[in-house]
Amino acid sequence: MNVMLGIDIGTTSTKGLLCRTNGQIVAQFNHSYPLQQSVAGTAEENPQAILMAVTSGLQAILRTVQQQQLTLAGLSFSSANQSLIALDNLHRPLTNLLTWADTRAAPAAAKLKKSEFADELYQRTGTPLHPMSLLAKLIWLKTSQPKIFKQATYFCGIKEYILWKLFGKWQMDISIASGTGLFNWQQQNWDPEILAIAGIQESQLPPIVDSYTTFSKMRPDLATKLNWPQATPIVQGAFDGALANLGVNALDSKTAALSIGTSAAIRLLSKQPALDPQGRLFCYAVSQQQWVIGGPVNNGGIVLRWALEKLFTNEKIIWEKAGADPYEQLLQIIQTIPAGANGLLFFPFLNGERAPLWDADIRASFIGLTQTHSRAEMARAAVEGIIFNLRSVWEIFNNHSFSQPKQLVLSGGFAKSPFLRQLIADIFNCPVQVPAQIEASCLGAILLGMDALGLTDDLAQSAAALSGTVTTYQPNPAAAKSYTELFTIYQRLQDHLGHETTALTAWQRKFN
Ligand code: ADP
Ligand code: DXP
Repeated sequence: MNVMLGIDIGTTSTKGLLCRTNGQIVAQFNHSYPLQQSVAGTAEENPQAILMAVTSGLQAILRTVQQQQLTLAGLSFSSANQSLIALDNLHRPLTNLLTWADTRAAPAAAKLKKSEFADELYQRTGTPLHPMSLLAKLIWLKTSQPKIFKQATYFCGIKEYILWKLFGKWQMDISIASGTGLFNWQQQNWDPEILAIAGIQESQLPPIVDSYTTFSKMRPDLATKLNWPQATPIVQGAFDGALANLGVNALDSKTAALSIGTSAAIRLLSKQPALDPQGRLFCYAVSQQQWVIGGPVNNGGIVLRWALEKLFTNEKIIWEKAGADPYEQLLQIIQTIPAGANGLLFFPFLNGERAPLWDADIRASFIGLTQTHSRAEMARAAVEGIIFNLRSVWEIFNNHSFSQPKQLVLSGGFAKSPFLRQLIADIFNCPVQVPAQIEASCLGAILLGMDALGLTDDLAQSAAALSGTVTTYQPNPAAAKSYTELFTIYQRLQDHLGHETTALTAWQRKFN
């Protein structure tokens, strides 16, 4: 029996899914690693820890394949976008991995945003100007760690490093290249003028390949250690966001994928590239004929985690000791609070924000707080704030000429909760579909791999089979009406408050 393996190298863990080509899951793994955030703005990881997570996952999967006498038809990769490692001339790391969440390049991004090239940079690359981009990160590295920058022979992200270490392949897929801010989508190459702004040469970056590129053969020493079948085809794959759309069967521009994990995003697949006149959406190539247009948000489930850890610190310990899921417990409390948290609004920018405001220095706030508001109301406002912010991103899509998506498919940690699924339908005033399988990026990697290897004649049919039974949540008319009213207030306040918190952020930096 043929099985296909998808590996998603994520921000906090690497996940693997081994599936029969009819969608039946045979095995899976989830190996996590620490995100180092000790210094303000830092969000680094150890590339060796990630390599270990991938290889130990592969080892476990291969054991299952052998024990169950299966045939591994292929392996395909997904990974988080916008990460950077500086390497020496032997491709050995000189730095940790700077993840998309690292905001130390904020001043570099702000300077680019104010420059006369700002619009040109977005028009050429489809990447909004933000510290997440490799362009901003490289400028930051050059100024803050000039010795390492000078010493570096190569630069890449996590997927390229892992593929190099496992298979000796030095190449970057077009979707990851698209998110760097260095890739010219019209000319489909590393843009020489932008590389000059970053202070690097094209020879320092991996060559760009299509996401459907296949190859085989692991490095011999590792292949022997893992007992890797050397004939197995490997598919380069894409970044996790684009693959999440495949994995939830959101394959056309009428269906948007909404993923709410640690971060969150709304994304649409499109046959045509499309830029937002105000530069609020990214537009990345997935392959020569496929584009992904999206609004990524820093403050997804991480805000719920904050509410749990900071507002319900003692309860969390008690719930965990009792073996209960602390998120489920907190959500039960939140459900008892009326919609709108008795007039309390939360602007969820705990981690600065990407879409819709693209301001790394914006900060969160409660508005409307009174003497009577409780922790539970604050937690409800926090959850509603996450969703109001995403609704602002949804409005950008809905006011766009290229597409007005008609439905949303939800994935990520938030999709576990029926209460949150309904709340999203009510706040968005739009039907929300939830597939049975919410490990969307792994599934997307499997689907892209199957397509690349000719293991499916009909991608949509395979996507439907693999993502499983879909449950639809319709908006409740009364709740939707009241949330629409509240959302108008939310947006008006956001326009006023907006970037005003940045002066406070500068003050915070002085004391950090
Ligand atoms: P990642 O993006 O790191 O892969 P996940 O998709 O697993 O993360 O999502 C993690 C987030 O999901 C948590 O931060 C939390 O906000 C939310 N979450 C975790 N468990 C639950 C649950 N049982 N119900 C609803 N939300 C949850
Ligand atoms: C969590 C997260 C990343 C993602 C970032 O946001 O994993 O790959 O890429 P985009 O382009 O969605 O911001």
